[in-house]
Amino acid sequence: MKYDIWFNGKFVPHEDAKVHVLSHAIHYGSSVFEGIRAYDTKKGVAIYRLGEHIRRLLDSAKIYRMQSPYDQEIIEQASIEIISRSKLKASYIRPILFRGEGPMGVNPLDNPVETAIAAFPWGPYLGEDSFEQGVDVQVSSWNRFAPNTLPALAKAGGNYLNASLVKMEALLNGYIEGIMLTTSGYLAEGSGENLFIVRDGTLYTAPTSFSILPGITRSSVIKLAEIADIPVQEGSVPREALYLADELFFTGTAAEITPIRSVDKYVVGDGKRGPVTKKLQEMFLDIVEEGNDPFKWLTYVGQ
Ligand code: PPE
Repeated sequence: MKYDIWFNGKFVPHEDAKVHVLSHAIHYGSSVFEGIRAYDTKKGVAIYRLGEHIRRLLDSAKIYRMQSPYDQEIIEQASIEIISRSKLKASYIRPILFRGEGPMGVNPLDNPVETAIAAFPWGPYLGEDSFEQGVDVQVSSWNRFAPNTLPALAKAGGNYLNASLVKMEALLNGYIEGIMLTTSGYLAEGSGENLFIVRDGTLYTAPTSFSILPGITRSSVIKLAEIADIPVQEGSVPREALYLADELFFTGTAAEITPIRSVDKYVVGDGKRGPVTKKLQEMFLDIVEEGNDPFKWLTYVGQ
């Protein structure tokens, strides 16, 4: 099933949402994007933390001196409409701003900024059963990019060249995902997820100053942990702490909260989803499945 795409202000059929091969973004990676989930809650179809995602999109654009043709309100409205028109239920929304066709060369300032928003179904990111069974991962031989190289607060297309090296290496080695260390050797994140360690009931995760993406699911988990009286520490975590963790999990829009059951063939805890991970998953599901929404994270689409 192919769904209409919102492209530069209009809905167009999937096959008509095309770009020119000389678009700046194709040659130089000059795009910024978001990934957002819509959930089929018991109270209706709703988009999860839409405002925060579009804000991050516009922050990413600002970092790259990219003038968005549309403001927050219009992009939010179009994201809602894309779900209401398509009648999609649980799905994934992908807004993107990119530099289009114009002068060739690194300077993007004279290339037009194009905007698209697509939506489609997207199931579990790291495999069926991953939420219960957990996944097997490796520490990547690739580092996360260093501060003041690529700005990590921007979710930019070009950043994902680093991510895809990590992902390909992991898959070819028989793992589902790779964990990156910073250039100083501390834990950073996965190719498309943030990372949490649980040890003695405390959560540990990298700070956003470590060139990780400031994940919206990461911030949800930190909030839920606070409510559940689970302490959270952001800081430098050495690689070997992965091997001594009681529990480990990834967070992300696509990955949601996915337990990790082994890293570099070290079994995490007793090799099963642990109680802290399970508790946080349940709190998350209470929002996105039951529609119990104390933080006003859901935007109902009204289909
Ligand atoms: N780190 C990275 C590098 C990342 O790409 C994501 C999202 C996260 C952390 C988690 O951020 P958040 O979604 O705000 O909780 N990765 C998106 C893209 C995945 C893809 O393969 O494409 C996503 O989860 O939508």
